[in-house]
Amino acid sequence: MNAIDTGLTTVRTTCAYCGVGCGVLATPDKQGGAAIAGDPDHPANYGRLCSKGSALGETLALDERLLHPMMRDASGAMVRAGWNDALDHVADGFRHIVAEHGPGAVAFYLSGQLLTEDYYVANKLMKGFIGSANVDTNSRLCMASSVVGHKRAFGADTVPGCYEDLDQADLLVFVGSNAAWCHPVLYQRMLANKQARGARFVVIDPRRTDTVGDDDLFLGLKPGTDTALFSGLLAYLADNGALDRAYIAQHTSGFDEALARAKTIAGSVAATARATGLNEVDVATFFQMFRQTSRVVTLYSQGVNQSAQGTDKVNAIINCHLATGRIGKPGASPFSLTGQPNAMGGREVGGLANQLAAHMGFTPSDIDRVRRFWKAPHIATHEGLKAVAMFDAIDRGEIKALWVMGTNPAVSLPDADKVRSALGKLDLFVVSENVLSNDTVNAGAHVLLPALAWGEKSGTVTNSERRISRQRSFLRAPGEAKPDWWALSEVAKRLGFGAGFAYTSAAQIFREHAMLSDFENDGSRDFDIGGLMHVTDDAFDTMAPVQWPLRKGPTMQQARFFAKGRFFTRDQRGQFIAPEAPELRTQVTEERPLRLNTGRVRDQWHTMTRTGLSPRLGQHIPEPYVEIHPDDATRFAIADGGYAHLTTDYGACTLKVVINERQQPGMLFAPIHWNDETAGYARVGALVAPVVDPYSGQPENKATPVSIAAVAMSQRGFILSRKPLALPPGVVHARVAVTGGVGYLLADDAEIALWRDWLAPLLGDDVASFADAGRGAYRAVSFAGERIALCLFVGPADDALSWDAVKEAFAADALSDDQRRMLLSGRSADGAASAGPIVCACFGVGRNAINDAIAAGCATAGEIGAKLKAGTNCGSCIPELKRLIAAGEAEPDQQRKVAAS
Ligand SMILES: Nc1nc2c(c(=O)[nH]1)N[C@H]1C(S)=C(S)[C@@H](COP(=O)(O)OP(=O)(O)OC[C@H]3O[C@@H](n4cnc5c(=O)[nH]c(N)nc54)[C@H](O)[C@@H]3O)O[C@H]1N2
Ligand SMILES: Nc1nc2c(c(=O)[nH]1)N[C@H]1C(S)=C(S)[C@@H](COP(=O)(O)OP(=O)(O)OC[C@H]3O[C@@H](n4cnc5c(=O)[nH]c(N)nc54)[C@H](O)[C@@H]3O)O[C@H]1N2
Ligand code: SF4
Ligand SMILES: [Mo]
Repeated sequence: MNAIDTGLTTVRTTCAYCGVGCGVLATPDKQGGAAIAGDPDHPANYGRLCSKGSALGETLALDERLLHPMMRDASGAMVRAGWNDALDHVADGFRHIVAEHGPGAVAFYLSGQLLTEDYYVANKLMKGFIGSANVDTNSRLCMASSVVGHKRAFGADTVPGCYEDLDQADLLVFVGSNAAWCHPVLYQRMLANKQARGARFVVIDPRRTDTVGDDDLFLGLKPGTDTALFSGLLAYLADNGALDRAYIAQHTSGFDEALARAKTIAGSVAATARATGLNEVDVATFFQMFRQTSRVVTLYSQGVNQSAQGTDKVNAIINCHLATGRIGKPGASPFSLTGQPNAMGGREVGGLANQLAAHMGFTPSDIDRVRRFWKAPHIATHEGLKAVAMFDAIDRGEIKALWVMGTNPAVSLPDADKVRSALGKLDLFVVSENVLSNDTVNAGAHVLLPALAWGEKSGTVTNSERRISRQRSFLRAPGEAKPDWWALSEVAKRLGFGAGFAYTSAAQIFREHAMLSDFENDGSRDFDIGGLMHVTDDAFDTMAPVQWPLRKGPTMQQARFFAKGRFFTRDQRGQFIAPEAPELRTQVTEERPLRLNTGRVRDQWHTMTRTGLSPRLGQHIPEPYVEIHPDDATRFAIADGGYAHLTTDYGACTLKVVINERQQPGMLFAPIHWNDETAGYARVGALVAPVVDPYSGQPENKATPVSIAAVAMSQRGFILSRKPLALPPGVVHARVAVTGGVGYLLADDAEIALWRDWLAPLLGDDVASFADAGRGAYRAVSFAGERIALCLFVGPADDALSWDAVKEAFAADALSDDQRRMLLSGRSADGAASAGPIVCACFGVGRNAINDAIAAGCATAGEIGAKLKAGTNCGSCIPELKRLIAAGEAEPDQQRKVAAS
């Protein structure tokens, strides 16, 4: 079933995914889908989109959507309910629990994927009216260390720079950022700078990612040691006359203490090399580059934020920019790359438990100001619980009611098994969702509220450079889905707070939010969009992307902050912070000898509820995996392409193994995306230690002690089905979107009888099958008319069949005689070779075709592009093309292995 579009022509909106905030042109196809293109006029992307953005049109189907409110009936089953009953139930539950146990017994857990307007209303309801600050968000897992780092240094959560700085910089330092995969359009912008102006890249990351090009300086430091590197840099800048003494004297304080501390942590190049595990030449090269280049932007993301000392890492970086006055100037700034489309909007409305609205905090004057503005009857007077602590309080039974909105904590929080069991203890567990089923919904939700999804919802989001853009609807609301702000306001009304929540549109909420940002501000707070507080409904509808601050009166948008000081601290001086020496809070032991690093892959978004629906995006990396260095693989007898069991003190997973030297010895890497909805035994959050930064409360997701052991999987195979299936228990699998249905990649150590018995009741009358009990092979195809209805292919692991040809047959509406005849062989009728894993998602170009082109003489990514089109649209695969070329030059036979993931 598909939504019915509103009959509109092309609508300007903003991408649903990352914090780059690309402008999108969506043209509904009148069948519930839409053609997607980049908006050439949007200042974030000027028309470009990455693979994920380009595939947004493949994620709009309604098959997996939650379309009606649902509640548990007396027997415990989830059944459809009316909105009225569901909202009454939520309001009654919150009212009773607050009456009996106080406001501290209830909480909201929100998301940087909500619109600013949804976020504003949730925050207002909980902090101003229910009277608790237990509102936290997945931004705690994402940006919290940057927020605290900014506040400590600048007195406010201000991003000082803008995207134009990335075009104008001569040196771009990536710290804990895999921007090539995670902020692809900005990365392309920076590559354009490199090509046109010769900007140089330095990449600081324990593993060699696709963000590292051939001519860049790569610093593969030991995990968690960034503070030592930037302390060493500060000491070096001081020792080599590279400080901006005038800036330090006029605009900052705390320099001497910070420098003294830096010198104790890493006072020389040699000491820095020792503390970080890097070699002295590389350290010295980086320090010289930084010293000699005044236009330098240091970009940082989760390798910095998600650390037990993430806040100190942020300040160690900012210290170097303050000390050189390289802040808020064209091409010179520290720059926090934000993750989610509205990570920044959430911070603006005070979505975090330790913030109040409009960049105000829990000081008596801020509390009083917000109370008066909201006319709030029960304003929270102190900070609430941060995410990890919040879920601990749920586990202990202290928080009894929780409303989750726009996030999947049963997957994404550390120690995720404990989180899941904690959710099961709630007296009232409400989830506002787009999808009918995910690990959080399935953790025992009592009430499900259907929310409008991207393409349907309407409001604003703020990107990494403080630019507010409109997300506009271009599809009609499906089923009974409603805006999140509407559901919140309805509950508020039922709790007796109708006057404060009489909202009828996102525009109205936006105006109130803008008005609060201006309220008694007078330049004292960075976040001020008073210039927009009287925007009419029509002007809101057509609002072009604007950067804040945008104060009322005849003021200009402000692209940069702090070039001339004027920080938001009490004395208006930027504050140097003396960080702690780096020290990981967990230890590797004989039992857990390695560290597990986790992060993202190019073509999936978080827990895959949307990107997991796109066949195009499912082709690049179809399965969960663990990456390991060859030395460790030898040490633990792990084979490439085999399976391994990972165990930490918190949980376990079974993952496919990729061996390569991009990983440093002692560390494993596993992507975060797969979960119990999309795979078996691959919910990586269950492995992660719930260790948090002391200032930000952000968990360290990138360094959990872990052990690894090979597991035998004698059988491999795949299933293609028109509908999702419940697989037999115990099978390691990954679910992949394919054209015409859903695929499963399988691995197990069972007999083929398992599959034959499981499949039998699912087969129709028209079946072709093949069994070779001796080899342990079984293949069966069930037809419905001219098409394949369902098929299963399993066989010995050492002779696993590629599914390319069968997938092609499965996609066909009517099989040719040849196709049908060849089907059980798993080969294509025309004898064409398998494409191999898809490298270029935009044009569906596979690794085998690329390797063939390289063998035939293509020596640059450009030549491959000219021949196969690969890399000529979004450009996200160009690093991988270069890697394949390099591998081909090194040793043709090794191409597949080196290029894997
Ligand atoms: N394709 C894709 N893009 C995304 C997302 C997605 O799900 N998929 N999610 C978005 C979101 S919400 C976010 S927050 C961003 C995240 O964007 P990134 O932060 O770029 O992504 P990650 O892969 O989480 O981590 C970045 C890198 O940190 C490195 N790292 C680990 N430990 C350390 C350390 O101690 N020091 C240093 N210097 N580096 C370290 C890891 O090896 C990893 O390569 O991506 C956004 N964009
Ligand atoms: N180990 C490890 N864990 C991590 C990370 C890591 O690097 N390593 N990264 C962390 C980071 S940075 C992040 S941002 C998180 C992300 O983790 P999550 O936020 O848990 O992941 P998502 O899959 O984005 O979850 C969003 C959910 O909200 C739903 N949704 C989308 N839009 C809307 C809407 O408008 N309204 C409502 N009501 N629902 C909506 C989607 O269907 C989906 O179920 O993961 C964190 N967890
Ligand atoms: S870089 Fe890609 S995912 Fe991020 S906003 Fe742009 S198109 Fe969307
Ligand atoms: Mo994030």
